[in-house]
Amino acid sequence: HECHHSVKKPVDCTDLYKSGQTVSKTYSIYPTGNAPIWKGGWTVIQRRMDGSVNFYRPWNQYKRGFGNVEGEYWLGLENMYQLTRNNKYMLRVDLEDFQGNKVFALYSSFSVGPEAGEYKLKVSGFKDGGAGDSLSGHNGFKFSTFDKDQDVYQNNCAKLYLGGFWYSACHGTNPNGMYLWGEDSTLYAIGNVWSTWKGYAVGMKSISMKIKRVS
Ligand SMILES: [Ca+2]
Repeated sequence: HECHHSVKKPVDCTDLYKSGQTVSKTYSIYPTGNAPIWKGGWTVIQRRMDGSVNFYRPWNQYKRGFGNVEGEYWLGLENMYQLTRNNKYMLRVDLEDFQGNKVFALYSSFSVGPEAGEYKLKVSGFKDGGAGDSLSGHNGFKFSTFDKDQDVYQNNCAKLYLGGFWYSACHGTNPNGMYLWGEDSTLYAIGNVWSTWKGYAVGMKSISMKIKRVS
């Protein structure tokens, strides 16, 4: 065990702010008490920005998290559960297309359930920032990966749409789908799309999901 000091590790960026760290830069936070993650401002739980990381991964990787904390990454379902189990969080999804247009969607409540319940998504309280609401339809669904089909479709949504997500039958958005580098109508719905903004053929240049504690 590493118990060399008694400094309380920040659980998220609200803790950092309360501790007097108000300069906007990257700090270490410890949602599960040990594994550090990095960010500034909100707590980023998912980010695509340049296609550098493969998001077509099995259950244990989505559980644990993967990618680069300064670039493309997935925080991990267990981390999301540990972060949101005891405090209320809101969610902001930021989107940018390859023409430089930027929109967002805001949700006043966001949490992820425990592994025993297959990391079920709870999201509500949509407010439009130009993106429309492509996520509320995923509320209440379990997480699925290509090796763990827990969606409500007869086939495997993660295999069909090449990502890992809280698929239903199957999705209104696919943030962890393929990085398409723009539009490709022959590759229907497999991209990192947000259907209420650009439909199912246009992959985002960047998409990120950020959470913030509600006081
Ligand atoms: Ca299925």
